Amino acid sequence: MCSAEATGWRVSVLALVLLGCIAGCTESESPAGAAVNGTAGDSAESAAGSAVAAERPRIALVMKSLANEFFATMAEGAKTHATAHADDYELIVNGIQDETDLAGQVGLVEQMMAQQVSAIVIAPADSKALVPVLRKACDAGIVVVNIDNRLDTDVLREQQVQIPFVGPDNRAGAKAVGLQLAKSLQAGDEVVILEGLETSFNGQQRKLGFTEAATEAQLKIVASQSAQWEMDIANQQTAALLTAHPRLKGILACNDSMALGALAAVRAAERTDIRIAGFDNIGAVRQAIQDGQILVTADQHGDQLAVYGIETALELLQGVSAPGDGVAAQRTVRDRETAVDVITKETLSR
Ligand code: ALL
Repeated sequence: MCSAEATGWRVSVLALVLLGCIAGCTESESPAGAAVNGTAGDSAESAAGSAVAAERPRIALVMKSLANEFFATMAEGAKTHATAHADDYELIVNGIQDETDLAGQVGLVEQMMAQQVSAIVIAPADSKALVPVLRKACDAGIVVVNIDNRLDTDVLREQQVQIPFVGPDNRAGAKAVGLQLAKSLQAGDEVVILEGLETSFNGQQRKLGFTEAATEAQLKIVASQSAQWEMDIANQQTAALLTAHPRLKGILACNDSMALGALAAVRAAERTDIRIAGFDNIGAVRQAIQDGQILVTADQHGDQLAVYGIETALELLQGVSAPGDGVAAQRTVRDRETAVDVITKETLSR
């Protein structure tokens, strides 16, 4: 049961969604995608039980580990935005339980497809493994926007799918953090890098940024290993690294969870001469910076990252980036680079 106006809205949105998908998702047109979206509108209406609810697109935010404060902050930012724009869209928030649950995240995308959402805004746990299921979502006429961790360009090309990326330059951010840490060390000092999940593009980029900073400052990287973004793993690895490298002076952690794990190990070893860097600017690390226990982190504005992705999804859904032809479609799949700032005790006191 829906009003003529609502039906008209849906029809035009169907067209726009299809355009959005061409702009935002696949290189090939998909008439089937339009049909699938047709059912999406109907199902949204019956699920919500009102024509008013059916008028709003439903946007699913699919995140990574909800145990990581970074994603809790991201979810809060998205919810605040959704409340302020309640007339424009309905937000569905999802995440997995731990950083390596790739199958769980694939399953979430499948669930969102089954619920026939209008758009999926995703921070992929793996840059390659999520591409096939996201391609399926695109084929089903769902607008897909990639945030935070960039999907692998080669796999996207192989799968003939285009998905806009919204997120920071992780390499530049990590380099700036690394150079900040280097200011309090001497040339020749030993440092280690705690990497994120090796299959994450942003983790790889941060490692590169840290390496560039260390090279420039003539620091000696004595180990670089993945602690899989996790606090506990970083804690165990740091304890072992402190024993293996007694002259260690610095730890460059590719996220704040790992920086906190490293800090606990450093404190347990009663080492007061080790400088620690992280990446994310979560509350616990801000506190540790203020207390002088962690030296520096990067603020990648986690609370706004999903919001920017949602804005891009809404733009695609509204056809603002509607393509004219295949080449124009390519151009409409615009990435959006977001800010990343160095956070120290000094910047926090401003
Ligand atoms: C990345 C984020 C954060 C986070 C990490 C753990 O994609 O950018 O740095 O800590 O995922 O999942």
